Amino acid sequence: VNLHTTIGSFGFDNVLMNASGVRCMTAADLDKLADTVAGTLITKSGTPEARTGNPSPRAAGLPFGSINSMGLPNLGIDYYIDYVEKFQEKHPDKPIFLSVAGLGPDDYHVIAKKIQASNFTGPTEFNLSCPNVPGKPQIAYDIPTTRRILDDMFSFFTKPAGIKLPPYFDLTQFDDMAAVLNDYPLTFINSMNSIGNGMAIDPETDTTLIKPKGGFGGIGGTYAKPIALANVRAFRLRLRPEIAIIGTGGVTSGRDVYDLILCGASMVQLGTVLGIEGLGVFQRLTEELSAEMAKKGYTSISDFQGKLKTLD
Ligand code: RRO
Repeated sequence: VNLHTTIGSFGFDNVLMNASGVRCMTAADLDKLADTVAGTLITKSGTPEARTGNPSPRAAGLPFGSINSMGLPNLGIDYYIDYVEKFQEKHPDKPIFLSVAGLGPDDYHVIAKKIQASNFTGPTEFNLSCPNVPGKPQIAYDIPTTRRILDDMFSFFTKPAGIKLPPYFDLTQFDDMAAVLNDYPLTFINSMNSIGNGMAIDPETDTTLIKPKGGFGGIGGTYAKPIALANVRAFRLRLRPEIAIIGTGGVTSGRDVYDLILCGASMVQLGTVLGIEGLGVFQRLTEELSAEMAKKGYTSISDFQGKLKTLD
């Protein structure tokens, strides 16, 4: 079977890639991701200045996933722009994604200007959904602020751009956010980031598992799967067809990848499972997805992408 897919004008030999934040902080991490069977890779979200992030312990495994409050530790936007500029020279056949994040709305202007002025020609993912910086809201829960950021950005930014979204839980939220997104020349959205501000407790000590923010942190892994499926499906039903969807959340098996594609994903990112299992997960899930497709008689992603059936 063939796992080739596209996002805008970019082609990839495999639908799988890492989710931003997982095993992608340093050049050494990124080089290792590039050496797997993944279709491509994405950087940790870069901010205008490098950050050390929140105090440890700041991430933990849970019975069905993970909790994290990393707090946006990263080596700074300049570091990641330099990496992706060099990467695109070495690997013209593997378009790399640059992820970026602001601590507030004004940062996105600064970041977008830097990318626009750089030699990078690949896709940029603007993370509007980090749940873990103390005192800072998840921007994409604030519709007017999201619109303001996009208005400003697209007044000068002409490179391929996408938005990383948080999970939404009411159908009116999908209606409202899709109406905003459809007004801009976005190449893609990524749905979804971790489920913000969950909590996990150590029963021996009656203490939160992680230290930052009094124990609140983003939840990923199997807990997130039904929510991720719903978010990808809800946006696929509402967005202009030119806006591709990257599906992220709750993948541990090839069937989970298949389900996100059925809901409309063009590419699927691995977060918690990549953090726990390591780089070999790309080979395992490539085989499992291929087997699932073969079982259904499918030979390409387009045979089933977006073709979810419902009972009414
Ligand atoms: O660094 C983090 O704490 C973090 C970020 Br920026 C994000 O977007 N999602 C997440 O789960 N953790």
